[in-house]
Order: sequence, then structure tokens, then C-alpha cells
Amino acid sequence: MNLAPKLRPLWKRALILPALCFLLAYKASHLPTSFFPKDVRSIIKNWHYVQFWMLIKSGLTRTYIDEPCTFSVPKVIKPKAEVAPEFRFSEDQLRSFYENGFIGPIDAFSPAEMEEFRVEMLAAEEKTCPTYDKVTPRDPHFDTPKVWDFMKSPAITERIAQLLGPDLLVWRSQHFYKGPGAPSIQWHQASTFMVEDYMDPAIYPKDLSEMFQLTVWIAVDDSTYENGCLEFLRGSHEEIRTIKFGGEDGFYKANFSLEHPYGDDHIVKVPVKAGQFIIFTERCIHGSGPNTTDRHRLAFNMRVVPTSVAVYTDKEKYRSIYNGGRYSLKNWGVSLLRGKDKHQLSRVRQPEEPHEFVEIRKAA
Ligand SMILES: O=C(O)CCC(=O)C(=O)O
Ligand SMILES: [Fe+2]
Repeated sequence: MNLAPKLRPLWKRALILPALCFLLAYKASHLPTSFFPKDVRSIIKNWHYVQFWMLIKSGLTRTYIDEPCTFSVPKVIKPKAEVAPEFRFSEDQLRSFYENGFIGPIDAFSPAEMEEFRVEMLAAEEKTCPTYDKVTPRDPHFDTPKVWDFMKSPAITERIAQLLGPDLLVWRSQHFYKGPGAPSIQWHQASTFMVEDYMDPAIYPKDLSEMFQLTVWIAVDDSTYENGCLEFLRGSHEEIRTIKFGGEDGFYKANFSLEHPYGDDHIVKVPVKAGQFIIFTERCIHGSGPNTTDRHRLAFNMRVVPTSVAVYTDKEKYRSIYNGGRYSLKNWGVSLLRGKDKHQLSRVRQPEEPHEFVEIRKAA
């Protein structure tokens, strides 16, 4: 089933609308769903009533970008883990993170370390990665040991621990090669990453309004106004918004604009030096400008959850509308970044340990 967010011709919308109404009514009936195809079962189970309703009442021109939720700021602002003094956020820094939805830039690595890594990262861009048996920017921490070493740096882990708690898993990472002249990445946000395949969430927090996921974005090149540094709409993590289908091609191959109430005075552009990083909740609306220079802008990110959040559960494949279609999860697992995994809710793959690759060529 292709659920790419784009404006469909009127006749297609006229066919889909009654089907959606039926599925909404079926969800409300709580009748068994076992005889439906898997994708239909996922939609009935995972879509919130407001997601159905937004699509139906807009005549299939509008939907939530991800599972709808709000964001509750903790009543008492304090670190969620004890860390060494050199990594401690001040109360003001914590407060600004909760108010804005992001914090940084923060120092982690030297320009020399990034200089050396840049060569390896550029080489990896072209290689078939054994984890997915394809050329992909996804999850370089499995196949490039240096990426995992960087991720485990206390400059990073000790900062995230104060925001998410002591026990942390990496469930995703990605290279971002923004070539000379590359276009902008449009405003987007995510909650449980249902935004990737529009049927199943990737992560399963117990409480959707809590902060259950953080992204750490590490600059390998200096990231500047000219080459498309990250931009945020400060304070926009309070709610998951809707998208309107149509308009210019934007987010990879999708075709939509995010609807939000924030004026330009909320835009914060964050230039970052090579070796520095930014932490943000993916719920904070963000994007990056075009690269107007003749050099690339390299970066990588990691996505982190507390061990109490399950990832992918028993799935074998996960679709990504934006990022290369289906990904087989046969060689995927969460990687313990810090602390202990008392919950053991997801499959595990520790990048530093040997991995027996499962053949995925036919399955993917
Ligand atoms: O690197 C970019 O321009 C975008 C990064 C991003 O959206 C993310 O890390 O979630
Ligand atoms: Fe993003």
C-alpha cells in the first residue's frame, strides 16, 4: 500500500474516502481484525481517531505528520541522571531546553578528529552497507566503528542522560551528506516516527506526551548559514501538527507543507562547528536551509530512547517513504549506549560485538 503524503487526483480520493470511513467505523466497533490484510490491520490499530477524522473531513488533503500528541514539561526541572561536573547542565540550560525543544551547540570532538573522520564518512557514502545490503545513509553505527565510538563519548551520553535518564539505547543513526547546491530540508517534526511509513510507529513509548526520544546531531563539517545549518522553530515541540498535501516537492520525495502557527520570530538558525553537536526533541519543528556553497556539509545523527521504550517490536521490515523504501530489520537491533537495559523490550545488536549477518537480499 502506498500512503506517500501527496495530493491524489479527485477520483482516487473519492474512492479512498468511503474506505476510510469504513475503517474508522470498524475501529470504533472493536470487532476482530484478524481477517484483514496486515497493512489494514495496522491502520485500524495504530491510527488515532483524530488521524482518520482529519483525513476524512479535509477530503484527503490534510493529515497529522505523525502520531498526534502534546508535550508535557516536567513540573520540576532537574537532571534525570547524576553525571560528572564537567558535563552538568545548569538549571538555566535545562530550562531553555524544555522551553525551546533543543540545546546546543555543545563541544565534543576536535577539528582534527573530524578531519580524519570526514575521509571515512565520504568513503562510506558510496559503499553497500552489510547491515541492510544496500547503499544507505542509515545506521552507520553498525558498520563504521568510529561512528559508534563517537556516539559513546561521555560529552554526548552524559548530556542526554540528564534529559532522558541513565539507561539509554540508540535505535537509529544517519549520515547527512548535503552536497554543494543541495536544496533545503523542509520543516518537519516526529513523535513515534510513524511519519516514516504512515502505518506503524517505530517506537512505542508508554506515554505519548512524555519526552521519549532525542536526536543528537553532530557536525562533521562546520555547518553555517550558507551551507544549510539546522533551523528550529523554538517552542514548537508543544504539539504534533498537521500537513497539507500538495505544493512543491520538499521532504525527499514527499509533497506537503507543515501547518503551524509560528511566525518568523520563532526561527532559530544554529550554526555548529565541526565536532560540536545539538540535542533536540524530534517533536520540535526543524529543517535546514539550502547549501549555497560549492562544498558539502557533512553531519551524522543518532536517535536515542530510554530503555523503557520498545523499538520496532517484532517487525521484520520497516518502510521509509522518505528514505529508500523498505528496510529489512534482520540485522538491526537497539544498542545500549549507557547504563543497563532492565526492560529488554527490543532486539539487541551491540556494534562493538561480532555480528553474524543474516542474508537479507531476497527478503528486503
Ligand atoms: O541534517 C539535516 O539537514 C536535517 C537533520 C534532521 O532533520 C534530523 O537529524 O532529524
Ligand atoms: Fe529531522
